[in-house]
Amino acid sequence: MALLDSINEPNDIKELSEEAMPELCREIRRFLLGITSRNGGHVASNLGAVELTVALHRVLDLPKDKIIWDVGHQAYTHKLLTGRKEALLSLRQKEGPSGFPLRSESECDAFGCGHSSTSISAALGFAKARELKGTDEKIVAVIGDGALTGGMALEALNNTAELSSNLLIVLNDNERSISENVGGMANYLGNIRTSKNYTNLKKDVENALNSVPFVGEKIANKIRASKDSIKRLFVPGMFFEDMGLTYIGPIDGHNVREMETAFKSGLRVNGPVLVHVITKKGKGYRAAEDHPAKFHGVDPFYIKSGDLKEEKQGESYTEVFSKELHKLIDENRKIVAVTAAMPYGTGLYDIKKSFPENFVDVGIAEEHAVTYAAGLAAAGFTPVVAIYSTFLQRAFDQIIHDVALQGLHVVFMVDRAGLVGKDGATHQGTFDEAFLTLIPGLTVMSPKNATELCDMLRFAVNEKGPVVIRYPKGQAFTGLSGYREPVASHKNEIIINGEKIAILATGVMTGVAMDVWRKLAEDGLNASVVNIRFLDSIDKDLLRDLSKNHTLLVTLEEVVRTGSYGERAAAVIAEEGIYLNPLIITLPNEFIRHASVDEQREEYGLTADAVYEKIKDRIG
Ligand SMILES: Cc1ncc(C[n+]2csc(CCOP(=O)(O)OP(=O)(O)O)c2C)c(N)n1
Repeated sequence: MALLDSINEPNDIKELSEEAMPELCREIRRFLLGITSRNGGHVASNLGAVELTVALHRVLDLPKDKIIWDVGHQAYTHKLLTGRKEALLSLRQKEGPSGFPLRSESECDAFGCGHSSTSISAALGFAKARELKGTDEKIVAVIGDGALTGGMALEALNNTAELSSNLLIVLNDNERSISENVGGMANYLGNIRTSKNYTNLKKDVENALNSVPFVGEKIANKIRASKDSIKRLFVPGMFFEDMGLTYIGPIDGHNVREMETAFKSGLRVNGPVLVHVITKKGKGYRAAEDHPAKFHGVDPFYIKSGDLKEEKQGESYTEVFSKELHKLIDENRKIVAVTAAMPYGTGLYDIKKSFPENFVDVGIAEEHAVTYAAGLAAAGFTPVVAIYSTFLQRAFDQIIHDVALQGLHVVFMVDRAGLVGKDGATHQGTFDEAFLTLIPGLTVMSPKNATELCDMLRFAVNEKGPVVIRYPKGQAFTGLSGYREPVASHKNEIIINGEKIAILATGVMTGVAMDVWRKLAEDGLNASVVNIRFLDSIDKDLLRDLSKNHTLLVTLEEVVRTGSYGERAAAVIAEEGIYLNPLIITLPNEFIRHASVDEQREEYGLTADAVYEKIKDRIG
C-alpha cells in the first residue's frame, strides 16, 4: 500500500516509522507533480519544502500547534498531510482548495497568506495571545530567504526580542526568491551556508585545543564557558543571535531526521529560535531544479518534458511593456527600471540583460522600491517601477508621502491589474484604481490594447509628475488597432459616436464594450463607445456632451465598485445636474476567490452577454 494512503487526518504521519520518510517524500513529490502538471500552480517551492513540512508535522500536534507559512505558495504538502488529499485534485480550480493557506479551508491553516514577509509578525501575535491565554501550543513561522528581505519580516525580527516565550522560526533558505535572491541578507546567508556547521566547527576547535597538553584544555574550558565569544569567532556574522534569537543551523533541509532533532531542540528554548534549513528549489524534479523561476508558478505542463500543455498565444501586456521600455532606455539612459523581486514576472529581466546599469532589483520590498524610485526622481532620473497591482497595495503611503506629495516624476507600471484567476483572493488586482485615483496629482491610465500601452508608456516617460499605467495579466488585446488617437493629457477617446446609450469602458473592458455595441446594433441601437484612458479625474466635458443626445450612461470596469470611474462619474452627474442615468458595471466590493478569469468574469457579470442583458433590462 502506498504510504500516502495511510495519511488521511492531521498527525497520521506520526504513525509511520522514521525509515519510511524517504519513500513517503518520494510519494508526496509524485502526487504534487501530478496535480500541478494538471492544474498549474507553484511547483519549485513546494518540491523544495517536502521534507521540511514532513519534519514539522512529525514534531507538532495539529491543529493545536500553529504553523504560519510565509507567502504560502509552499504549503501543498501541508494541505496533503492535513486531510485534503482528495480535495487537492481540484487545487486552484473553482470551488477547489486554494493554492495558499486559508483559514476557512482547514483548522490546520492557522493564518492565511499570499503576500510575502507576514509570517513572523503573525506568529508573534499568536505568541502574545498564548501568553495572555496561558495555553501551551507551539508556534512555528516558516519563512523563505526571499521573504526575509521584506521590510515586515525585518520589523518582526526586531520585535522578537520582546518575546518571553518560545517561537520557532524556520528559515527555508534555497538561495532564491523567484529569481536569485538579492542584497545584504542574501549575502549574509550565503556566508553562513559556505561556512562549516557551527556545531561541528565548535567540536573541531575543542578537539584541536585539547590535543595541546595543559594550555589547550584550559583554553577549551574558557571558550566552552563563553558560548558567545566562540560563536563570534567562528560563525560568520551574528545577526540573528545579536537580535536576541537563538540560531540553530545550517541544517540539511532534505534530511527529515536532522530537522526533527533541530526543531525539537528549538522548541525547548524559552525565547525566539531560528532554525536555518538549506533546501533546493524544485528538489526531485529535474526540469524545476534546472529552471526554478519557470517552475515557480506555472500553467499545466507535461511532466516528462517540462513543456507547457497550452501553447502561448500572442504577446502578453508584460512583454509588450518590456519591449517598449527597451526602446525607450535605448533612447534615454536616464530611465531606470525598478522591480521588487519580480524581474521575470514584470518583464524587466530583458532590461537587466541589456542595460544592467538601468535596472534595479530591491528584493521583496515594494515600500522601499517606491521611495527608492522617489529618490531617483528627485535626483533627476526617470524611474519606471513595475509592480503587480496586488503588491502595490503595500506601498500606498510611499506613493502618497514620498512621490505624489512632492510631485515627483515616477512612472508606475501596474501589472496584473484586474482579475488574475487561479491565484485567487490574495492576488486580485481589483483595488488599485480605488486607492490610486484618490491621491492628488497622480495621473492614472489604462490602455485598451497593446499599441496603446506603448503610446501611454511614451507619454508617461515624457510627462512631469507621477504617472500610473495599469494593465492586466495575460495576452495583450490587439483589436481596435485602427483607433490610435495620440495620447494627450486627460483626453479620452471616443470610438463610436452614437446616441441614447453611451458605454464608457476602461482598459480591457473597451474590447468587451465593442462586443456589447455589436449586440445592441443587432437590435437597431447605435450606442456610443468611449475608451476612458484617464481614470484619475472624471471628464465632465465629455459627460455634458454625451447628455445632449444620450440618456443612459453605462460604465464598464474590472475593479471593485467603490472608487470606480462609474461611481465617481455618477457622483459628478448628480452634483452637476447632468441629465444622464448611470448604470455602473463593476465587480462587487468583495474578495474574489480562485477560478479561471473567464469563470470569474462569468460569475460577476463582466462578459459581453451579461452586460448586454443588464442594458436591455435597464432600457426595458
Ligand atoms: C509582497 C509580495 N511581493 C511579491 C510577491 C511575489 N512572490 C511570491 S513568492 C516570491 C519569492 C519568495 O521567495 P522565498 O521567500 O525565498 O520563497 P521560495 O519561493 O524560495 O520558497 C515572490 C517575490 C509576494 N508574494 N508578495
